[in-house]
Amino acid sequence: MDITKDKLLEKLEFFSNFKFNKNYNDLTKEEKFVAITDSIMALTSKDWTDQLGKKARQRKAYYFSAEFLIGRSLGNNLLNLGIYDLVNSILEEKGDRIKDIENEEEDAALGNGGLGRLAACFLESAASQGFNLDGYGIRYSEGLFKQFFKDGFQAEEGDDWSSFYNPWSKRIVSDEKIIKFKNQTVKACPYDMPIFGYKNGQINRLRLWQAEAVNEFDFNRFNNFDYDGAVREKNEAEDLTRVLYPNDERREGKLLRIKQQYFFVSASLQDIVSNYKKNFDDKEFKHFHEYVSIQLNDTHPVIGIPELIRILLDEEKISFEDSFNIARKIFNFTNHTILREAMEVWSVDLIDETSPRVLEIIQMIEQRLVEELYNKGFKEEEINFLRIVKDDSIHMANLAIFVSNKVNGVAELHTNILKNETLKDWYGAYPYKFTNKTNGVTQRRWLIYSNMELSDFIDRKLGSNEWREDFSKIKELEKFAEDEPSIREFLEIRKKKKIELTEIIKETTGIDVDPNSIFDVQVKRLHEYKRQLLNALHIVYLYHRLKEDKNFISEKRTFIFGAKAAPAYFRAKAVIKFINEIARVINNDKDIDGKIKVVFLENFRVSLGEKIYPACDFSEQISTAGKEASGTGNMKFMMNGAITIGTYDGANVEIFEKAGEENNIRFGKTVEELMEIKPNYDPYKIYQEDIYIKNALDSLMSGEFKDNESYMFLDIYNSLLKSEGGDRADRYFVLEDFESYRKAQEKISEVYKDEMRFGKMCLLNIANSAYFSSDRTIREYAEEIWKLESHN
Ligand code: OX2
Repeated sequence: MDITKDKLLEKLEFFSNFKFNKNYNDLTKEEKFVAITDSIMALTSKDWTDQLGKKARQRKAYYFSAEFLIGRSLGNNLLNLGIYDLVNSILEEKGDRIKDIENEEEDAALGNGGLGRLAACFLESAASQGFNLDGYGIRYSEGLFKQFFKDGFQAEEGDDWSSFYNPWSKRIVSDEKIIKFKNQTVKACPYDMPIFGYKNGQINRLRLWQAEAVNEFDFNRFNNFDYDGAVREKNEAEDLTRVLYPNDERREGKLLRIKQQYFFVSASLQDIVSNYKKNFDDKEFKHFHEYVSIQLNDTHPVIGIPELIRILLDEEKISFEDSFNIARKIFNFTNHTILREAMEVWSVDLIDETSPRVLEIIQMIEQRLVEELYNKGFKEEEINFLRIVKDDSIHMANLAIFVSNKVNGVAELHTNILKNETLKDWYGAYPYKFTNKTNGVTQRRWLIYSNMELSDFIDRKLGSNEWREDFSKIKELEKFAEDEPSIREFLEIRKKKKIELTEIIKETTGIDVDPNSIFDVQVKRLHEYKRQLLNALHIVYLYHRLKEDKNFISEKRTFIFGAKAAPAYFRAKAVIKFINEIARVINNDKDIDGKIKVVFLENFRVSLGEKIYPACDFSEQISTAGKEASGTGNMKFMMNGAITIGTYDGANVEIFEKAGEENNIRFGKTVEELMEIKPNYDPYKIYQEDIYIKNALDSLMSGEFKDNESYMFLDIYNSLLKSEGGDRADRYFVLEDFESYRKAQEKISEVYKDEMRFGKMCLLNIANSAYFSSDRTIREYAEEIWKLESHN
């Protein structure tokens, strides 16, 4: 790919005229963004087309995911194409700043959080390493809602991300597929996005399906004055892909949801099968598995298993036996959570409503399962426990594990919990299927692009930029851990990124923040198990101590939050209100002299994360041990040099292991300890025995913080001290870990005070972050599961 300045200038002018009837210089910023993007698409489209042709007969893996949390693409695509600096200089000549143009791009927020962002990192890493990995998903018209605060409460509005411009995708009408539900037939129309590898010329494809009506408009109805009826079919079809369900780790038992899932996997499988038929002469599909491997991202696409069997059996006339065996070779399954509220279980009725034939095939698979386990010598009750169909419900994880070739968890600890607890019986039956694939994140977006200053520093120190392609070289940074001038230079860069964030904070919240204060950051979805509440209660504790004694802490602290709560998750929204109240009270309290400030940034999203991760001193990874399968934000922070204050959970365990416990702050009970405590756990006792904890909790009820009569704070208070329904009080051990967290927080001040020590710890975290690159993760998937070779 040879993109030169002349070619770019020519295309920029061309698209300005073609799209907007203007000269480039007369475009608005938004139009400039579109003209630049169109130019990139035009200049790369020949290569893309050629590669699609060439790859049609190569082995490929497909990542099936209901979510791809892409964020913005311009900056990252320019970086990967190796033309970021070139475009930057062209824009400068024209009097524009590239960052302003980048800010015009809407985030493509087609995902909730970690699971969707992981999918996006994986596609980028695969392309960068020359692996044939394509993505298949849903093109939601409305991405994840936008969050804003009203009187401290979360409010939501729609995210109409693509209604004006969506220059990164191509609608390929000729590849449409027909999807048949029990009572509805719709079209699936593909939108293709290029995934550019980093400076290697590779282009992979993300294909997102949009639902459309077979007949858009009923002319006869219109003529009979039935205007609604005339467009009913269109609206009902488009409803299918209208919105992303805004739940992270919560199941939604709605017909529309299972129809979304069936819709996109059916379209994707039809696509894969028809391409296979086009390119290979193999009517019996004997070699299909040699060309196709499919990764199921959690249970959301698992209905693809019976759907593939249906296609092979009913449409390609392959026997059930052979179809089933093909499916067993092709599918692999990733589990992302052990939370019971996230495990997908569908009632038989809903599957029947979606596709009666798929339900029949699930029942046939179930029969195979029972036979196979019986032959393995399993007893009846053991078999019953592993059934796919139980109590009129379909257990999607069981279906996935039985048919998949490989099953993986997303961090060492998580996979062990799957093997030994959650999926113990499955592990007993099929031990060879289970494997761990610790998550990773792409250092190109999360370090090289987000933190250009730090990346230049690394280039200078290592005397080369090879680490940008081979991230294992980042380890060489260790050499500078004791070098005072290097640490000073490094700390200066950190300071610059903090100043940049203070500007964003000022602009979006009006709050003045001291860039010399400690930036203590927790950004992630709001969920009880992630324990933003522990962080909040600790801030209240600190505040109470400071009220007694202004000098209680020596270092100024800024606590920064970002988190969206699912719109129907009352308690999560209560925690948002609580933190906003804490911020309001503390930030306005003259008594404490600005010693602590609390900032809750609205609408946390990929593009905001890019500005936050580089500016963080301490990264809060404080989930209840055993509950966070992996976490990936923890890795983004680490790569940028933040110190993790974290529990022994998910990938934190591996972060501590790689970067050293001495360079991070670990606290809290382990999974095993919590299991022991659980039967006799009494949070009320802790509350009574520790006056500071009591005061912090009582602030919820005393009127010190006000919830505007929403009863939200009462709900939080009760959740900690009273058992409700089947749930214990303080299900997530907030009070149990409080004391240990308080000590860990004290350590933060101590560490920060000693600049050289702090800088060294930060630097060592970066130097040991290679393992957390999704390049490493993708290599493991490619070699051990997908059996792909690199085309680099
Ligand atoms: C998340 C997990 O909660 C998180 O720990 C993990 O890092 C991420 O997936 C990527 O593996 N929804 N989101 C997750 O799981 C589910 C279900």
